[in-house]
Amino acid sequence: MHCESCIKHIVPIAASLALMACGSSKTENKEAQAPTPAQTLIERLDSVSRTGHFYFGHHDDTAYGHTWRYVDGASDVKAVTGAYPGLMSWDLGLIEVDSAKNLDGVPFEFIASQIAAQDARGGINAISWHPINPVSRGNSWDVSTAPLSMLESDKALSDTLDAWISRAAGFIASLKDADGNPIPVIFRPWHENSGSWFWWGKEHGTSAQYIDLWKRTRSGFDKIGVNNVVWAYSPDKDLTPEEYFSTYPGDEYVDILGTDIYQFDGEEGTAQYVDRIKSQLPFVVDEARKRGKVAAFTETGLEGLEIDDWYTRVLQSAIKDLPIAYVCVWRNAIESEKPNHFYVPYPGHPAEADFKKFAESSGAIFVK
Ligand code: BMA
Repeated sequence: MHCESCIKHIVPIAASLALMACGSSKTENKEAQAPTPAQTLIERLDSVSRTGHFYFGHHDDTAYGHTWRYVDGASDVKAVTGAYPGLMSWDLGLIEVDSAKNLDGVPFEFIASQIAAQDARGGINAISWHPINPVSRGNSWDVSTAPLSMLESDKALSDTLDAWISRAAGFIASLKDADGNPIPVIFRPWHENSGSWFWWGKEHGTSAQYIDLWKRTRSGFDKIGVNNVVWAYSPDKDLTPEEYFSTYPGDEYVDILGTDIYQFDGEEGTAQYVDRIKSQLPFVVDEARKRGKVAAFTETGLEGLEIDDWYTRVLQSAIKDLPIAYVCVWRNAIESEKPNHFYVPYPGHPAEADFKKFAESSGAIFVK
């Protein structure tokens, strides 16, 4: 108890360094070679997951909330708990076509500035990517064509995708702190591929084609020498270990083993949600340990948060004792644009008190 509460709000990097210092010979063996920004972040995530703590994450946290947009320093999480989430998640969708704003209207320049601000306050950043379908040009959910099955034979398509990947890589490589040092970020491309709602999903290509997409992505990043990326793999729910690993790109391509599992159907869906977590996250955690990787609950939440004690009674109990580095919930869309599309309470919401309790008692890391 005392331990949890004293670690909760210390600047996480200091905690990680302390843990590294008491830990392994791993760092000493690297002689004088400084770890890359990515290695430093992996070490930090690994250390935290071994202490019973995890970063609490929220998508687009400081870009907009239930009733506001681009208010300097604002955050629904902070408005309720007094601190920012330990992890903020952002999305690169539409960077591939050189748009100034992402698919949810957030300017990339603003995202870069928020990533720097989160890094400066000792927090962590994660990035997903919802690129458009490179053949039919609809959004990520446009599955009217199957680009993965065409890539091998279509040179123009393969060139297009490589150009898109290098734009994403260029953005991530450009993320710098105030001293000009690269900011390490978690990158989680081609997520939820075990479902078929995205054009890179299960029914729109073979496992081998999906794995090739990862390798292509990785080589596009390597080409420009990006050293600040921690790679996260995150298929969706209801998978056996065999299914989970059937599209796994390989230990040399992945740093974080993640999974995305949401709750549906309000209170009625609670038992199913908890079962889904319990049948998947434990093997993800075990495999991560065996492979020297970090485990994370990369996306989750209950849209509209209609259960007032969801955070403590459902989420906290379901992940208790699982050594995961972070848990990330999705965005609080502005009410007038997407009513009921929010995952953390805002001031005045009935789940406020319970969310505060979760922040204080679950081991979740928030940053001041
Ligand atoms: C979905 C919804 C969409 C959004 C997309 C990408 O889950 O939130 O409104 O465009 O994620 O952020």
